[in-house]
Amino acid sequence: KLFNIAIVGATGAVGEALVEVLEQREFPVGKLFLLASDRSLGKVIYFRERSVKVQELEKFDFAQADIAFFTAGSDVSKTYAPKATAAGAVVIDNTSAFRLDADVPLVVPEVNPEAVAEFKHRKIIANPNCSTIQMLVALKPIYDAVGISHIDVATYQAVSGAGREAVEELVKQTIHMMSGKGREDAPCSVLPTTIGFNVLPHIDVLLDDGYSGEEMKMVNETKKILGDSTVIVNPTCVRVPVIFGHSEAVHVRTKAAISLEQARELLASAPGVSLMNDGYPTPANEAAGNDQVWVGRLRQRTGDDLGLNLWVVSDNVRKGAATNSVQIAELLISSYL
Ligand code: A2P
Ligand code: 11C
Repeated sequence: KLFNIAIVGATGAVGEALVEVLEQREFPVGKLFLLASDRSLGKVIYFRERSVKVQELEKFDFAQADIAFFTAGSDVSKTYAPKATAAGAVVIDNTSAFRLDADVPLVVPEVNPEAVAEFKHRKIIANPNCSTIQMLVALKPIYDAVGISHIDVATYQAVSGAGREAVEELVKQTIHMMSGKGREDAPCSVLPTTIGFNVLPHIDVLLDDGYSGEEMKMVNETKKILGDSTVIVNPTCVRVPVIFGHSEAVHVRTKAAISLEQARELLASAPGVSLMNDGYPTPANEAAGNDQVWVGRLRQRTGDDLGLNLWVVSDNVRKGAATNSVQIAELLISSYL
């Protein structure tokens, strides 16, 4: 059976990856509808060696689609996802628009695949934030084996997380400064301040309590996905001048003791995880362009055996967004459509 697929935000960083991942995973695509704003009219994107014209979202009739992937920002999802479901499509939403709604499942296929069933309420399934996805793929086997009470995490996030224009901004700033021009007049309009040769502890909005929106996504989404409101997540999220691949220094406190040997065994056989015992993964060398969650620098906590330290790296536009969404679609069609 083939499924007609719409991608809302097809010209963006994640949209482009969605087209690629659908092709690579041989998803049973019937018709493919690529949707974006009127700025993209006339653009053409290749799928299975055929050119597909980008259409305007506003004029699209979602009755033509069985599944609609949304990745054009949460405002677009809030306006158009209900129209898509009313027309009969199931929405897989990559934005934060519905993630915390009680009647919308928030799914990482390696962690809580059973939650997909809850799509029946609103015909929407939410894809978590990229930083949450890779952290939970790595922690799930440890959580199941010995329990986790606390997760302290510092992230090192690529600019592609902020979209195609942020990638262009990093490239332009780097060229500008490498040409001997000053950083004070480097072009800067997408990220909060100059990212070239810099790091910014600011992703999404800064809230009144001092946390950022990105940090609170990690806190709230982790509790919902694990179905555990007691787990304490304590994040600091940082943007670094990397193009693809988020990295995370994750420090967990477990409920029962776990040895390094036991942790290695669990991670070596965990779905979606590539464990490196020699050397360590980096975003550009290991993660960019593939679907694995890479784990390295596995260490026991200093001072006690109630915890572990891990270095977790993954391609944020693939496993952090496009691939995770397509895996959700695979679960959906195998059991429900
Ligand atoms: P467009 O390229 O026409 O602006 P990114 O996350 O890389 O910034 O990409 C955002 C994606 O969302 C792009 O495909 C963009 O299309 C699309 N998009 C943004 N705003 C709208 C809108 N109002 N209607 C339709 N598509 C939108
Ligand atoms: C970033 N994690 O790296 C963000 C991008 O809620 O889906 C994804 C935002 C989201 O900037």
